[in-house]
Amino acid sequence: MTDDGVPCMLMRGGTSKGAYFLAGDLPGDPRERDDLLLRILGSPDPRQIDGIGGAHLLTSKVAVVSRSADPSADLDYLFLQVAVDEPAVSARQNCGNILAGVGPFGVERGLVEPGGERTGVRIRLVNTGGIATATFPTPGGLVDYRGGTAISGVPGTAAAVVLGFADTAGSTIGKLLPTGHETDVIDGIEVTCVDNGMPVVVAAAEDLGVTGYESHEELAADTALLERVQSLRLRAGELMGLGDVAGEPVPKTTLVAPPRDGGALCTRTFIPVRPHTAIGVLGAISVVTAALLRHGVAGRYARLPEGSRVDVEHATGHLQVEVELDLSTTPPTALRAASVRTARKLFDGTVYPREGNP
Ligand code: NQM
Repeated sequence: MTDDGVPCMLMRGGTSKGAYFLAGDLPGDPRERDDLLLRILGSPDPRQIDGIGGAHLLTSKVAVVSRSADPSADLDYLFLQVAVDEPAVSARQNCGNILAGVGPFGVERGLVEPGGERTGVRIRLVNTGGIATATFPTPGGLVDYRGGTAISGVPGTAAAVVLGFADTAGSTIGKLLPTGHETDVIDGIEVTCVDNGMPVVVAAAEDLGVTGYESHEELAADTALLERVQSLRLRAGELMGLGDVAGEPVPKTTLVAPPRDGGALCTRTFIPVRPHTAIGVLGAISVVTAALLRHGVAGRYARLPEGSRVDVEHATGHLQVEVELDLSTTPPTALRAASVRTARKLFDGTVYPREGNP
């Protein structure tokens, strides 16, 4: 591996886009690796003009993939969030959207054998622990990205990648309810801090003076709201045992309101302060977990269906997730979660990092 060029596959994973690398094609030292990734994606620069990043947190992502040494997994997947306008790379969160491309990438790179018409791959989430399974079509031993599954936020249709999760509870400090409570009061309003794969602070939109039905552009223009969101998450970060989260991508904040488009709950999410155009996969799983709690804030606004499949409304459509909790334990126990995404190989080749310091 030299700085001249690095093998890289650009993929859309769900509603995100990222650069996928074999771990062996990147420096082993995390500082060197992060320095290289900043130069590959073109950060720091709001336009990422000299790199392959898409000038938004949702399109400035990296998956580092290798064969797993863990007998319960086929692949190891390390997710890295590359900041856009700061020279920062964070390994502190998972990404369920980028996860959708990991199994196909593993087959494309020969790390896992395709298993017939469909292949199931067990993927260890290196950032936080936990195993996900991804199942996708591989007719004739080749990944087929074409199919009839539509997901909100992505034009057209593609092949379904079915994601199943186990052991997602407490991805950051090992607790489903990191503050030890179903509700806490921060800045005078009630919130629920939860972590079922993604640490999230859930608050009622109306308590922050908005309806929860605003577009992400309207939310992005509301600087007073963004300041309140930042204040909320900074305090929540301390209560959740995450320390000073000022420069960190987690916790996310999700504002909830009653559903208005046939779903179970309406959401507007901030990553961590910039409005998300949709909602993350593990983010949605965590928000639904919050809604299932007996005394959480989200449950007051949710219209939950009978079964475990829950339709989460967001700024550009819907995301369906399945979440099963055992509410008979204290605190509740997360049993399983699932979602369906699509992914697509966009480009496979060699990427050339810019020279110099990020
Ligand atoms: O929550 C954005 C996304 C995500 C993360 C973010 C994700 C997840 O939409 O699993 O997918 O929360 O920064 O890709």
